[in-house]
Parts: sequence; C-alpha cells; structure tokens
Amino acid sequence: MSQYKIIFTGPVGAGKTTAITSISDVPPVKTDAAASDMTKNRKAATTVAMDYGIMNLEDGEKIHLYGTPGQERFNFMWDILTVGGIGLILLLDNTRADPFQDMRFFLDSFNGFISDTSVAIGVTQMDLSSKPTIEDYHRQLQALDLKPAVFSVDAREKNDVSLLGQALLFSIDPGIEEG
Ligand SMILES: Nc1nc2c(ncn2[C@@H]2O[C@H](COP(=O)(O)OP(=O)(O)OP(=O)(O)O)[C@@H](O)[C@H]2O)c(=O)[nH]1
Ligand SMILES: [Mg+2]
Repeated sequence: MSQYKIIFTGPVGAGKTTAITSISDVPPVKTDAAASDMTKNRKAATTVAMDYGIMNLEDGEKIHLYGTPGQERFNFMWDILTVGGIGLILLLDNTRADPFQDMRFFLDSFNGFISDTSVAIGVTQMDLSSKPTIEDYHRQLQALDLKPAVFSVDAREKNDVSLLGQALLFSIDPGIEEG
C-alpha cells in the first residue's frame, strides 16, 4: 500500500482547514485556536500548528493531508510540514487586498519544496470577489515562468477540493488516480 503526503498552504482565511475537512475520509485533526489579533476580524479561529486528514484512493492508497498555519508567526511549521511531501496545494483568498502578492510570497516561501515536487493553486472566495480572474492568475504565473494548475475552488465543496487534489496528483504522476 502506497502512502503519500501533500501539504496545503496559503494566507489566513484562504480555507486550508476547511478544505482538508471537506475531503478527509477520517475526522480531521485540527489545531485551531481562538484568533487574538487581526485574524479575529475575519474569522473566530486560526490554525496554530497544523491540520491533518487522510484521503483514501483506489487500491488502498492513502494521501495524508497536512495544512499549515497561514500566519507568518507560525512559519517555523512550514518546513517541518513539507518533509516527505510529494506536492503543495496553495490556496489563495480572492477577497484579500493583494492576492497576487500572497501568491508570490507563498511560492517564494515554499520555493525549495516546489522545485523538488509540484504545486497546484486554488483560488477561494471567488463567489465574493470575482476579480482577479483565473485568467489574470495565469498571466501573473506566466511572468514568473510557472505553469501550475489554477482552479476556482470553494473550500467548503468536497468536489472542488477533490478536483484540485487530482490536478496536483496528475501533475506529479499521471498514474495516480483518485478512487
Ligand atoms: N464565501 C466563501 N467562503 C469560503 C470559501 N472557501 C472557504 N470559505 C470560508 O472561509 C473560511 C476559511 O477559514 P479556514 O478554513 O479556517 O482558513 P485557513 O486557511 O485554515 O486559515 P488559518 O488557519 O487562519 O491560516 C471559512 O469560514 C470557510 O467556510 C469560498 O469559496 N467562498
Ligand atoms: Mg487553518
């Protein structure tokens, strides 16, 4: 039985904890704590260490799902959580002030991991803010000489998150398929 690990990252409120909760086949482990700072204006709780869930694939294969904290003050967890991972899902919140800057920041922060593995990008909250468009993200990425999959994703929707996960797995190994 093969076991793989993928990591979800992105800014505060992008939907990492929600996404893992949506697709995990076991009750996820969360480390949400009451938000005490600027995060509080957006939502009541924030991840302080990690999220963890499991997605079962065909043939008994398992994908272990790890979510990072979004807050930069917990960024010591980022390197710890990527060890042994096969790819990164970057979630971006389209309602934030400058989602392109968020994208550059996280691509840069995880640059070493991404260059060894693969990345797929999910843009959340597009129902609340339709701009920038997915096409705008593609243009930004072209300028960075990158070609990851970019999807509009509602982290609350299992299907959306699952499609993004499949796109990531496909970019790593077209042989891995979701069950
Ligand atoms: N309207 C809307 N809400 C969404 C969408 N995706 C996620 N959400 C909501 O946005 C919030 C995301 O919160 P979390 O999942 O805690 O975000 P996080 O990325 O884990 O944040 P930190 O742990 O603080 O870094 C939740 O309240 C979700 O229900 C979307 O596409 N549209
Ligand atoms: Mg979280």
